[in-house]
Amino acid sequence: MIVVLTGGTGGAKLIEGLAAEIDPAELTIICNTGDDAIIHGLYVSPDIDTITYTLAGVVDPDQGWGIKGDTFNALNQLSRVGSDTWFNLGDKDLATHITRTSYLREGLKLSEVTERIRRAFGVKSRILPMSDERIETRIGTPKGEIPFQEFFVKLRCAPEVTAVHFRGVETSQPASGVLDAVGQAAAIIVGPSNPITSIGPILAVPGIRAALSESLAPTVGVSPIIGSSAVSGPAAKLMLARGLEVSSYGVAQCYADFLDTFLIAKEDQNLTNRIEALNIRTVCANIRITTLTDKRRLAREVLASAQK
Ligand code: FO1
Repeated sequence: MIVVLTGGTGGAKLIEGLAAEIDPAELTIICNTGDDAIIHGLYVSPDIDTITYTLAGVVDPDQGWGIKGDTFNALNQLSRVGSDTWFNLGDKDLATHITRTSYLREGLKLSEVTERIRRAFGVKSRILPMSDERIETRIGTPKGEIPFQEFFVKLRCAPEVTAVHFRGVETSQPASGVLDAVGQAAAIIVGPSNPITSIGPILAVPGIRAALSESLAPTVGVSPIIGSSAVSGPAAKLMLARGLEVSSYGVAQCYADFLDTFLIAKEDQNLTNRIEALNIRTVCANIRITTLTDKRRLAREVLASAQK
């Protein structure tokens, strides 16, 4: 079993490549849920859905989230009756959130709901939320603290970031299956996801970081940064807010206690000595991934690194 820690869009690209290279049933994916939000009374779990839709082959390829070819009739009508519609929920996507919300109201855990939904989509890989409890990523700005989706989608990452914290994480527990998956993994992969708001919340759930450090399985990460910019999203801004150097070295520092090997961009070869000084073997690779061929090539490099 190969375990992958991931956020949404960045990690999904590598996971698509992995699922094409090995039997997808061999993959257990541990997803960030700090981005989850209640929208129109519905429980939306963007990273879990992005991974589910990607593995089901239905993700919108241009956005990297949502369902391809989706329509927005319900959203337009919500706007017409006076709802705030800054968060774009397609008609088909809404079916997922309605189903998840109903199951949660019936008393199912988020991990049980996620299992049912991924099976309904025909996804063979296991998808686990990091925790069954509600953990909310909150972004501190000069005007006060806001939920992650408000920062990311409504305000398009424009506000200055003064702090990032994960409300509820201190008293949370890993979802059922998470620690067993890490303990039994043949290899652990940390996706090219934002280290602060995608992988950060997973590592902050009490017990997960310790399980990763204790695991004897090879642990391989892929950097989400090339030079001093994120491949996508607000990682650079959030790393600065945490006082981290915006580079693959800064990301490596976040994982130094458990990572064995780190794949960084060929352009960043000059960082190799500094990263290796953290006791992390460094492999320079082409980590820009757009086409399925790129995703499969990177997946093969990651899998090969896990065998050395
Ligand atoms: N991202 C956007 O930039 N704008 C949106 O309106 C938006 C809606 C949305 C709806 C469902 C979903 O699963 C994801 C959605 N995303 C949207 C992406 C989401 O904000 C990000 O993937 C993450 O939370 C960051 O990992």
